[in-house]
Amino acid sequence: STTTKMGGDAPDAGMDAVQRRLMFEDECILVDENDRVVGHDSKYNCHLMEKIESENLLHRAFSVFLFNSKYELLLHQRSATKVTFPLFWTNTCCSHPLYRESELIDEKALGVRNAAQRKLLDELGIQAEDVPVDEFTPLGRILYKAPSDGKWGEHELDYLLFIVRDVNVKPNPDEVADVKYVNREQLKELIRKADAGEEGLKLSPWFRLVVDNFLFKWWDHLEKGTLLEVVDMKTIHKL
Ligand code: DMA
Ligand code: MN
Repeated sequence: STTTKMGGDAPDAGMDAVQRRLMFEDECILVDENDRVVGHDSKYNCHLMEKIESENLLHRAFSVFLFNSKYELLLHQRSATKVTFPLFWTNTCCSHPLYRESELIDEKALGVRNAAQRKLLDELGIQAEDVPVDEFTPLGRILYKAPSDGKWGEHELDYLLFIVRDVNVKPNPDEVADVKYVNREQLKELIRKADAGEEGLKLSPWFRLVVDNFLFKWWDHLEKGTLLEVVDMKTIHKL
């Protein structure tokens, strides 16, 4: 990718051209703390910490956790060109439902599931027919704020989605630097290394929140076939 030099202290100074385009093309859904839609704004504005603070912008997001049939979880490392959290390791796919009819459908979080299917193709080259929207299980919602580099950051109401499918993965280098499947022990080792600052390994803040609060319990239920017992789409966990 090329970079667009804006010069000076513009928030976009040095921003990758592909990521810059998405910052203005993607129109995020603004919600209140109860996840009711209150408007929309560019991905650019929604991720500028100054705007987040001054206008209290909160937007809707999703995090996909895709497991293969051996119940290994697919992780990815964000590309070096991502504006927020470049080169951090995180769950399978993270993005935003957009302010468009197909992704605003609240019924059973269908809008978010449509967005998840769209981004699994964009970021990981996973074909839509390999991740049917009805196969996603929405497990819960978290609300969190996380500055990235001072200028940029997140303030999201994030839907957590599980899916079990064996898929072919063709990472998009604009989005993804690396991918790997991990079992529970391998993930624990990764967390230990990140905590110890080994190998420059960093985990995204939202992934870390899910790991610390829910992931291992949900993973056990997934494998036992009792995942539906832990679904809670009523609570919004403020983390
Ligand atoms: C945003 O992820 C969503 C979460 C849960 C942090 P992202 O920065 O990867 O979004 P996008 O892929 O749209 O740039
Ligand atoms: Mn976001």
